[in-house]
Amino acid sequence: MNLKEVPRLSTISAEAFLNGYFNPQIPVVIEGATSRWPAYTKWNFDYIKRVAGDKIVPLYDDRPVDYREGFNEPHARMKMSDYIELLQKEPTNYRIFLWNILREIPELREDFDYPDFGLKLMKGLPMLFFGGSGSSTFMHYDIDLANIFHFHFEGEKECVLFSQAQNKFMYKIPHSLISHEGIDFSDPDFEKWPALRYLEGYRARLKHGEMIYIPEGYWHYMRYLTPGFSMSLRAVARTPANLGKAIYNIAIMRYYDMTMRKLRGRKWIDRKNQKAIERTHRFLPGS
Ligand SMILES: O=C(O)CCC(=O)C(=O)O
Ligand SMILES: [Fe+2]
Repeated sequence: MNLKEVPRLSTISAEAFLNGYFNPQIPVVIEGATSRWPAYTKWNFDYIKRVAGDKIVPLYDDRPVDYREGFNEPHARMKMSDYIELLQKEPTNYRIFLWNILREIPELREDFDYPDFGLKLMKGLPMLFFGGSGSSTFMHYDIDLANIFHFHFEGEKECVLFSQAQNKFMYKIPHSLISHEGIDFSDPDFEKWPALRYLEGYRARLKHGEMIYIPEGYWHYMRYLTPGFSMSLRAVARTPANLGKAIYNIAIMRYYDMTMRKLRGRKWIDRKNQKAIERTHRFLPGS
């Protein structure tokens, strides 16, 4: 795996962002992205506990996909105050994934601005993500192949990114948006997953208040090095190929996959996992 550090800047103008990063689709970390937001000083676990402590939140762990579950079904639910206490007390694999903050806690809207990167952001969709020390979000790309602006708070988080051009080495599961779940991207086993050696991507470590721009359709794996949380803002995919894939994924792929899971159950999942390996190993030199 050949990972370059994502370039870092303290601030950026809309024009420099469009020319230097959005148009060529290169990731970038903006260190001072939130320094003028109230969130920069306010957003920590105690504050979230105060404003959202009574909410019941959906939690996910890293167990493999279960054919009995639908798309993105939570694995557990907990009161937010109990969840934050758990995060602060000990490592846990429970994460919050795609939590719509405007719907849940409208007052958090006061704490940030939609930044001007020269793009139209999807205003209804700021999403929050929480994770405990050592927990990770499986390698995936987003169903709509959007451009993602991911702002991190409280702790430190590691991100590993690959563009869609790397798909042939990704052990991508057919009819899905994830890599084979047996792979640990924080400590890859190259004997078992030889194609990973050929991957070329990016790595970044986010600290409190920093933002990473994830270009459209990029694969991302996120590991919480310390307990923390993040907010993602999004802008729709622009390239016709990515927009086409987004529409296909949303309108067709996920229904097809759900139907096949209902009909074939465990066999469908096992067959897809097997196909991911076969298809990827076809691209290995010498095969
Ligand atoms: O931080 C996470 O847990 C995942 C973030 C993510 O997948 C996203 O922003 O699209
Ligand atoms: Fe994502």
